[in-house]
Amino acid sequence: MAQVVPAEHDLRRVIGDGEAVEDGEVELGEPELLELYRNMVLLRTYDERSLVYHRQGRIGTYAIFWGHEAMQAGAHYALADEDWIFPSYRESAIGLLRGMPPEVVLSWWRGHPAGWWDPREYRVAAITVPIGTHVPHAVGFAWGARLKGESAAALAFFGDGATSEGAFHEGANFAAVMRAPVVLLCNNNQWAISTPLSAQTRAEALADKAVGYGMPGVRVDGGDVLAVYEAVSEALARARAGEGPTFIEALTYRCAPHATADDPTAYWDAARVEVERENECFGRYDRYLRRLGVLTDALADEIRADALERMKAGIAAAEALPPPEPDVVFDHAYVDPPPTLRDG
Ligand SMILES: Cc1ncc(C[n+]2csc(CCOP(=O)(O)OP(=O)(O)O)c2C)c(N)n1
Ligand SMILES: [Mg+2]
Repeated sequence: MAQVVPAEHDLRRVIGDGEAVEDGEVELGEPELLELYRNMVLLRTYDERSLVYHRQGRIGTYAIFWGHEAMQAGAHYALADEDWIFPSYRESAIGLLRGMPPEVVLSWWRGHPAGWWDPREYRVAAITVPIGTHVPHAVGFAWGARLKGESAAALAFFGDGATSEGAFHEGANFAAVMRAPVVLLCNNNQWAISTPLSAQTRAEALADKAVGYGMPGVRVDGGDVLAVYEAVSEALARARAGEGPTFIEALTYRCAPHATADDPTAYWDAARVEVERENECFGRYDRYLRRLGVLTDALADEIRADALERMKAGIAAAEALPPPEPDVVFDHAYVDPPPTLRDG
């Protein structure tokens, strides 16, 4: 396991700043470090292109995850292939890291049924928009897997705001009581739309909530892909050893609007956003790999061009799909359609 550089407030870090803060070490070889980089580029490219597609009217409202790629890619990389991911809308593109074609996720944001993938194909559950309701789903799945004697674990992504929801409480308590092999990964981006963390909780740190459930609570720098990888790897090792769930608070900052329908200038501190943007996760990992001598300009360009190509092909494929039949809206709503709908 990596040597984790001690950081303030027990925030676990591996990547330093190339100056005063030294880099820690992680037990990943060059190919793995580069694979992680490719995954981050794919997520970053997906996110940046999606914002453009939204502005061009090619996808609907979109929840931006710019600056959260390290948290997502680091967590994904720690998972075994058989483990299940339960995403919120903020991790809509996580399936790409499991081989899902971009057109599937783009179709989801276009409101097209081609965006409804089979969760079993990628071990990625449906994108959950209601806050926190997928936490009990992930816990139930993990508990079920254990009852069946399988070694699969589950990981649920949710936000700081979700920790105030009943579903989070029910899921976390049940997970601890049943020792479900699940990782509860909270992306503390310090905002729930316009509600700041200070108005969300009186807890000093969200990780402190874990104590009340009787599970370990870990605080990690969510902008440090290697620290997240480390923390999730350890949590999964515990889960597989029968020791139950772990709550991980990944500290990030939402330096983009909540979604394309939001105007954060009405409530956020522009100077703080500027600082956070300077220190964003992709640049930190890019600089780290260059310090190690693992990444060159040519390789970075090639990886970025490949991701852009995949997005171009993805939007073209999504737009080439025939429009769905309007009736599909009701297909899964009723076993027996009511007369008003049947006859109308
Ligand atoms: C049960 C429920 N209540 C309210 C909403 C409206 N809503 C959408 S996003 C959001 C904020 C969630 O914040 P957080 O959990 O921190 O996640 P983030 O958006 O920051 O990733 C709310 C309240 C919802 N989607 N579901
Ligand atoms: Mg949030």
